[in-house]
Amino acid sequence: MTKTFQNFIAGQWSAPESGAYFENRNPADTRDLIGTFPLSNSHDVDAAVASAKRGFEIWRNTPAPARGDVLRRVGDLLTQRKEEIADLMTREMGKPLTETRGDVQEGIDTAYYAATMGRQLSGRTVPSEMSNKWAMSFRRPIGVAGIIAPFNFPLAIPTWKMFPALVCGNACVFKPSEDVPHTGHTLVEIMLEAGLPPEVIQLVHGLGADVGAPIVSHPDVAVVSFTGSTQTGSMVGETCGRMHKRLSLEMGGKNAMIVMDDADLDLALDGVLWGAFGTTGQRCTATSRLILQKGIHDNFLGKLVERARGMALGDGRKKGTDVGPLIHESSRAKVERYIDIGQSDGADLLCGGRRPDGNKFEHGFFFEPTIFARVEAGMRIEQEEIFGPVLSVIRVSDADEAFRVNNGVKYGLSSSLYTRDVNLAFRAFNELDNGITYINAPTIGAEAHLPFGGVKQTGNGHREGGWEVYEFYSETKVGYCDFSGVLQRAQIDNYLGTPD
Ligand code: UN1
Repeated sequence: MTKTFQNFIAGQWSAPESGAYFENRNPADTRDLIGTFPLSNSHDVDAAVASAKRGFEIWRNTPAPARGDVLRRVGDLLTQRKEEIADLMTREMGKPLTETRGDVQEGIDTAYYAATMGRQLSGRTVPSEMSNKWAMSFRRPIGVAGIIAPFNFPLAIPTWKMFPALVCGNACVFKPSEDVPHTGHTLVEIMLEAGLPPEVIQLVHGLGADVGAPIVSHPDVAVVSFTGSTQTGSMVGETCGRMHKRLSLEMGGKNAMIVMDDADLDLALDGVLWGAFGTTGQRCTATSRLILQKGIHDNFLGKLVERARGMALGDGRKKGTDVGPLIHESSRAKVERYIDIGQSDGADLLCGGRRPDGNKFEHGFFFEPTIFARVEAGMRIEQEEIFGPVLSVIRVSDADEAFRVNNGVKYGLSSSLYTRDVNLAFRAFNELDNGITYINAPTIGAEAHLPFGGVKQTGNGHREGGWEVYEFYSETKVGYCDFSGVLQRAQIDNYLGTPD
C-alpha cells in the first residue's frame, strides 16, 4: 500500500486544501514508489504563516540557550537515526549511501553548532560619549522565515537554513524540494520529537509555483532563504526587493579545479573524480571545469579518462556504487543537450556522453561520467551550469591564464588549486573570485562551521553556515540607557572640540 504523507500546519499533520497529491519515485528505479505527498497551494501557505506567527510569539520569548537545547536534541535524534535517514534519502534522491551518510552528518554537525550558538548570540557593549550612560547592541529575532530548499542535499541544506533561524528565535515555514519530500518530512518529525513547539515549524509540500512563490510573497514572511537555480533566484529576489524583505540566495556555480605542473598528480586525480562526479555532479560546488597546465595536461588527462571510465554507476543503495542516477528525466535531457552543444562547439568528447547500456539502468535516470577536452574559455559548456556529471577540460600555459579562466564566468562559488608552491597558493586566495578556495582539495567539501556562499551571480552577499548566518537571521538592535538624571545631548549636539 502506498503511504500518503501530509503537511504539518498549525500543529497538525493535515491534508492539503486541494486534496491532491504527487508521487515521489526512486530515481534509480522509477517502479519504486516511495509515497504520495501533498500538492499544496497558497491557502495552505496562508494557514502555515498564520500559525507560524503564533509560534513566533512563544519562541521569541524562549531563552536562546533553551532554544539551543532543542537543537542539541535534534542532533542526538539525527545521530540515532543516521542509517535509516541515509537509506531513505538515497532511495528518493539517488546519491550513494556513503554520500547520504555525509549529508546526515552535516545536519548533525549543524545541529550541535547551533546548540552552542544559543549561548553566543552576542552583541557589543561600548562606551557612550556621555557619562552615566550605557550603549550596547544586541540581537533580536526577525519573525517568520520562509525556507525553500533544493534536492541535492535533502537534509543538510534545510538544516543549514532552519537551525540558525530557530536558534535566533524565528519560526519557520519550510518547503522541501518536491524531489525529496520524504527527507523533509522526516526532519520535521525529528524536530517535533526533540521538543520544538509545534507552531514554530510548518511543513508545506508542493511545487515552486504553488508553494514557494506564495511563501516568498506573503507579507507576514519577513525573511527568506532560498537555494536553487540562478533563474528562480532572480524571481525570488525581485519579489523580496519589492517587498523590502531580507533574503539569502545560494544559486549556481561553475567551479574550476586548477592543476599546476608541480602538483601532486595522484592527489589531484582523486580530487577531480570526487569533485566532478560525486553526487553525479549535482552539487552547486561540483567541479565542472578542470584547468590543466600544459606540462601535465596530456598525461593527467589520460589517467583521468581511464579512472572515469572505471567508475561504477548504479543504485546508490548497492555496495560498490560510485555514481548514482540524476534526479529526473528532465535533468538528464538537459545534460544531453549540453553534450550536443559541446560537440557542435568543437570540444572533444573523451568519455561518457551517453546513457549506460544494460538492464539494470533501464528504469533509472543514469548518465555516464563525461569528460570533454579541448574546451576553450567562453564555450557554453565552459560557461553554463549543467548540474550533471560533465567535466570540461581547459589547457593553459601558466598560473595567470589559469586564474583568468577561473574568473571568466558569471558564477563565483568555489575554486581549487593543486600546487606545491606556497606563494601561488596564497595568491590564489587573493585573486580567485570565489566565496571559497581550496588548496590541494577539490571544490566540494565545505564544513558546517564555516561561512558558505559565493560571489557574483552565485549569491547576493550573504553566507550560510558558520557564525555569519546568525547575523542574517537576526536584527541588530541598539539600546542606550541614560542614568544621569539630566538631559545630556549627544556629542554632535554638544561638541566641545571646536571653538564657536
Ligand atoms: C551544495 O553543493 O549545494 O561543499 C552544497 C560541499 C557540501 C555542501 C554543498 N558540504 O560539498
